[in-house]
Amino acid sequence: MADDRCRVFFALWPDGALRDVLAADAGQLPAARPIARDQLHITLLFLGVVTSAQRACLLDGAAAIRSPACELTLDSIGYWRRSQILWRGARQTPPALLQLVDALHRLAQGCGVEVGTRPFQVHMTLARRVERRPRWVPPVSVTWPVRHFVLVESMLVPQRGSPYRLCGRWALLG
Ligand code: 2AM
Repeated sequence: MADDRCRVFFALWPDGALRDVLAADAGQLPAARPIARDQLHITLLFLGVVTSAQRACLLDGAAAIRSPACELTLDSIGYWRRSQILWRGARQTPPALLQLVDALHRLAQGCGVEVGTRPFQVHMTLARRVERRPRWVPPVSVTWPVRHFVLVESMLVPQRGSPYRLCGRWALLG
């Protein structure tokens, strides 16, 4: 693979205080691979491997997005058997978030990045390799004041520390 390529995704990235709340119940997670506190996020649009020109296009285009801020209430726990992922979700997705995801889809298309057609679903992975649906009582709901979105690079080569690097962060309309 050429060196100028990277794997990226648009996401909601919690601030420190919210991370503390989100990670507070991690100790209750069933034995598995819990996601580290500083890696918790919600993917808005997974772009996959892009070229440096596409990445530059995504960064420029993201800065031009005008989409409203919203409140996202994380109030459910889900489990995907096939991928063995335990995740936190939202019973209701704010229309403003769907609007943002639509704008990101259009941006990806404009930058020549092919993305999947799977409908967006709010999910924050909490743990991987969870072999069966745990009998885990969901925590109290957490309301996230969504004021920003980010572009994240996911390291292609495994390394120590976080596998993620923030490439850009943009404010939503308040
Ligand atoms: P996951 O937590 O459910 O694995 C970085 O890998 C982020 O992108 C994670 O949030 C991950 O979701 C998501 N992701 C990875 N591969 C993906 C794919 N092919 N389609 C959609 N999202 C993906």
